[in-house]
Amino acid sequence: MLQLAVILPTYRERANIAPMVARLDAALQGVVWEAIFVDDNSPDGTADEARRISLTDPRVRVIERIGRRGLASAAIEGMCATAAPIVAVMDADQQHDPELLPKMLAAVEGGEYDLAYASRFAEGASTEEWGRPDRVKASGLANRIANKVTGVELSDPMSGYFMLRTETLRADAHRLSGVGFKILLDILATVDRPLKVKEFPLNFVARIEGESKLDQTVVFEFLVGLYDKWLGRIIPTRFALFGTVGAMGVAVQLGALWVLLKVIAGERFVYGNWSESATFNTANTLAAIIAMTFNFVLNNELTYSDKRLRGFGPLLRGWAQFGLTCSLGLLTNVGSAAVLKTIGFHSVVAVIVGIVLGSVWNFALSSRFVWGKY
Ligand SMILES: Nc1nc2c(ncn2[C@@H]2O[C@H](COP(=O)(O)OP(=O)(O)O)[C@@H](O)[C@H]2O)c(=O)[nH]1
Ligand SMILES: [Mg+2]
Repeated sequence: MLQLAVILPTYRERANIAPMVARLDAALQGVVWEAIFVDDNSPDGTADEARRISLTDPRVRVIERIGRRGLASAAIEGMCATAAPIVAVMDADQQHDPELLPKMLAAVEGGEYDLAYASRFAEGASTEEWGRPDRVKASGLANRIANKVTGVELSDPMSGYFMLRTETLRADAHRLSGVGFKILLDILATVDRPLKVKEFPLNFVARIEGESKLDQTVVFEFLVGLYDKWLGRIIPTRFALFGTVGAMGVAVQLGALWVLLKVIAGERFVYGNWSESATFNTANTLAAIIAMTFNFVLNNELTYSDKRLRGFGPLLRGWAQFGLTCSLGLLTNVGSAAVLKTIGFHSVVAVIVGIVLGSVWNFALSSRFVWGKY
């Protein structure tokens, strides 16, 4: 009977697939296992390579996701795609030693522990062969913050190598955020009942083939993960990100408006008491355009980092499209503010209501027309 599924999220790991399967086979002698590669349509043909192996070794399965990116969501989908009672997640790049799998399996299968994981920072673990003291430092800091925020006390809650009973995962899968890379932390912080955790020291080695995908995004994704932990259940993540950027845009618009009014109205300027509505509307329109440009740049870098527009041409086109699709939002934004001001609302209230109404339009339209697959 099937005992264990090993989930291996991949992005551009073609050269690591065959060696990884061979190492799993060697490490898991005597265990009935399957391996599920969850590939995000890697351009190097990682999924093809895994399918090639699967033809002669049906223990190897492939999930290919189109138009999607993300380590955590890949891990979750992989874990939900098996009938095996116990499931493990590990990197496919051979930085995680498969020799630990049988020991983890013994700990979880016996029922003594709910979850086993490999720690890069436990007693007896090592990151020396990784050769990345910068990442070791960053991980250490992230771990300390994660401990404080979630109350999860492990030496390495950011580890990507763990094993648990599949039913534990399935019970809470719908509540996991699936954002970023910190899937273990997500699971530990999400389950209601505390899990009994067994820690295994890991010798985290350098990559043999390919390159790291998390180097650039690791800090940002961590922050998104924390944000998501706090607010993710109330506001969907992409919209939360868009909203966060939008909130910064609010500050930018108010700041720009303040500067513009000071320039235009000069001596007569008193914040919150703009007597001439023509001056106010002109300045507010300009301020909204400045905020829109700011939002475009940040959304492109952060909110839609998985669909980021690159190069001068696409960026300019994207900005124009963003401006175009947001022009409705901009009209809503400035128009509603003007109306509210006319009927006697305080200027700041008028501006903020305008911004909120405008943002909803902007999200609805831009996620489809600027970064979507229109
Ligand atoms: N499916 C999927 N896998 C990913 C993604 N990003 C990284 N991975 C895989 O996650 C594992 C860890 O990523 P890696 O870049 O090695 O991170 P690092 O070891 O922390 O530098 C590797 O197997 C990657 O191929 C992604 O967006 N989607
Ligand atoms: Mg790696």
